[in-house]
Amino acid sequence: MQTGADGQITKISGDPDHPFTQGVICGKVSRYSEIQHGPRILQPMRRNGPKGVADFVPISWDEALDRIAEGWGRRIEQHGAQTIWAHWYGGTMGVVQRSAVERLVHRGGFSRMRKTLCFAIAAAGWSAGVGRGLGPSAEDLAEQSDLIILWGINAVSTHINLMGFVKRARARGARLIVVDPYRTRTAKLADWHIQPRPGTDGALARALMGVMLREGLADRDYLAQLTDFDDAVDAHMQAATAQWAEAITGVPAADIDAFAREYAAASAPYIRIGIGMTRQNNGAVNLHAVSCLPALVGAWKKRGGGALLETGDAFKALNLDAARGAQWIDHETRVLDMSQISRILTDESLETPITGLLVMHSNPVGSCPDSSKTIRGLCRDDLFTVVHEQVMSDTARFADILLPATTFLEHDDLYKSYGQYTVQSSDVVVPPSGEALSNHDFINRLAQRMGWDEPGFQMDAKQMRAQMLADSGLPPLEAWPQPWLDMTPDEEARHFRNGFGHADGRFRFKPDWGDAAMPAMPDHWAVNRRDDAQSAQYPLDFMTPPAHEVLNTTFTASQKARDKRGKPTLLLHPDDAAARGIVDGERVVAYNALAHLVFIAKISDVVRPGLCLTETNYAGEEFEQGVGPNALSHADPVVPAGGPAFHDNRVEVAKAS
Ligand SMILES: Nc1nc2c(c(=O)[nH]1)N[C@H]1C(S)=C(S)[C@@H](COP(=O)(O)OP(=O)(O)OC[C@H]3O[C@@H](n4cnc5c(=O)[nH]c(N)nc54)[C@H](O)[C@@H]3O)O[C@H]1N2
Ligand SMILES: Nc1nc2c(c(=O)[nH]1)N[C@H]1C(S)=C(S)[C@@H](COP(=O)(O)OP(=O)(O)OC[C@H]3O[C@@H](n4cnc5c(=O)[nH]c(N)nc54)[C@H](O)[C@@H]3O)O[C@H]1N2
Ligand SMILES: [Mo]
Repeated sequence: MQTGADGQITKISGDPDHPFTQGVICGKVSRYSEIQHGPRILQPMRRNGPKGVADFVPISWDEALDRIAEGWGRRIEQHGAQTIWAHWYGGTMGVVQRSAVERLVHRGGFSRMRKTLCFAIAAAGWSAGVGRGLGPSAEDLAEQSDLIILWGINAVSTHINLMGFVKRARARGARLIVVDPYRTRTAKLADWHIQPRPGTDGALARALMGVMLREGLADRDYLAQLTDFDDAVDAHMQAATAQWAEAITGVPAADIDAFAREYAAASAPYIRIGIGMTRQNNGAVNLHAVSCLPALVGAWKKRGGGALLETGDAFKALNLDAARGAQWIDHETRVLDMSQISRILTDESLETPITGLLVMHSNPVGSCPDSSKTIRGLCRDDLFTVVHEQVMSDTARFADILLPATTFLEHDDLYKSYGQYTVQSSDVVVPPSGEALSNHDFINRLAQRMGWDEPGFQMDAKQMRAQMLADSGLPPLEAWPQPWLDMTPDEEARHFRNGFGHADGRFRFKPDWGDAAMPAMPDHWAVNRRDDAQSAQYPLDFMTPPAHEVLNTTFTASQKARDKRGKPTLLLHPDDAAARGIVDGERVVAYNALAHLVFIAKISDVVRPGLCLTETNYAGEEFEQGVGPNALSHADPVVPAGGPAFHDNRVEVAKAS
């Protein structure tokens, strides 16, 4: 980090000594000064016009806190404390700043929130088989893997640091295969790009296992020792031919045979499974099926062999109770699914309606499905909405009270990871901009205004961080040799050599989904939108993966980032464009039962025929309709654990008149 004489951030760079980033940061974060010194919210404000038009007048923090305490107090008196709901998520990933809102919620007895937006489907699929969120490290991959498969993950855009390790492995001769319906920047780098129809990975994985079993390529000793593989699983897999899977996936049968043989022949094949492939109605089933591959061939035995979804279980020791106010958790208090916000705010049958909404480090209008319905909810006269934000997000525009938040350069925190194994601390680099308060400080001041003065609401963020480290049995920051701690589990543990994360230690080919409708063994489960008769009038699959140039909502407020990206584009295959008389660069409308959105058509065979796609995270105001791509996303929760199927929507596309 470098700052100029005027205290402005002039340069952000990576730490070359950090074991995972090794000095590399992504292009987005290197341009973070566009946000830091860009269009920030700098003072508390109250609404001065209709909801949604972003007409605000400045007020003091004192007045803002008074208005919130008064507004909530009145609503709690009428409906009870569960009428207040906080919607919060990943704007900050630091455990001090991110947990603060939970402390307030639990102390107040407000409705709790179920975190499903990002990871619920993937976590369900992974825990079904493997049972624990660990896997080989990036170092294992760089040093030992001889075949790397990036399955439903666009790492060049979404996990850039991983690519440095992939590069090192390839320099040793490792091959790279990418499995993705979209020829992403990552797929373009691969030795082989396999391009299935979205939502068909279960069929592909089952057929790969069928080929390997029929050709005697499975590791039967390993299967007997460390898995629940039995005759029924054997017969089920062997019944799946490459031709069967070709009909479902669109991948040629000969490619499926060749893929299976190459996988089985590798000595330490490594599959990095993306969250992207799980954003399908059958996403959990598909992920579980893919996670079976390394078990079938005993890939875990060799260092660098196996698979990785996430590293979260390495940080189990980190005790967040103090920051979350865990002592106040009341299990009787209802838990509302964050991804269902569109329904929750508009459901008139809800026993206790939500009349007070607090939004922090989250942008539900932009990021949750069915945006138009969320907007209808936010426009309710009886709803009092408080938003704590850095920038004028799609949701901030609907605030009754809008409050300025600090950036990660302006507050202290502690970060765990989900794709690597370090815990990191970061301290204030520059003073808060304007009147911005950190989440931690805002929550403490609000709690005090509500009349709550327990110790958790009195500490500053540094004290809270020290408390969490002490509660976790981790060394105090002063004793850390660097601003990070390496928490990599030992080689045995990260390869599950002494057993997987279930009571019997066995990997499960036969998951216990707790839902009888789900397939008992890896398979194609035909529950995608395209299988739904009602969506037949919308003949194109529609996906919305994150964009290369922005990080979720963060950066969308930057005019420079917007100019760099240009107008919202829709990628269409040449065959689908021709069938509709659409030419490259023309205005088109993509529509379904939920919404109509205008895009600029970009005609390219990077998408499969029958699939159209927008790299998402546009601000609503970049669209003619004032609402972004999630207006086209259905909100039905994915089984078994909830979560939105962002990449499993259907649309029709036509020339815009
Ligand atoms: N169509 C579609 N939708 C998606 C996805 C997709 O692939 N396709 N991906 C989904 C996924 S995986 C995720 S994780 C979500 C992410 O979506 P969001 O959680 O909405 O996006 P973020 O950019 O992580 O953060 C939200 C807001 O937090 C603010 N913020 C940042 N730091 C702080 C802070 O310290 N305090 C406060 N108060 N605010 C802060 C930022 O300015 C930003 O506006 O989007 C989901 N939505
Ligand atoms: N630049 C940038 N980086 C980001 C983010 C961002 O917004 N921008 N967001 C961050 C967050 S919060 C998250 S959760 C991660 C997500 O990062 P990833 O795990 O990479 O997830 P996605 O980019 O949603 O999807 C990855 C790929 O999955 C493919 N895909 C979709 N459906 C299927 C399918 O059925 N099968 C297969 N095999 N592939 C499929 C998509 O075409 C896409 O290329 O990225 C993080 N990094
Ligand atoms: Mo995410």
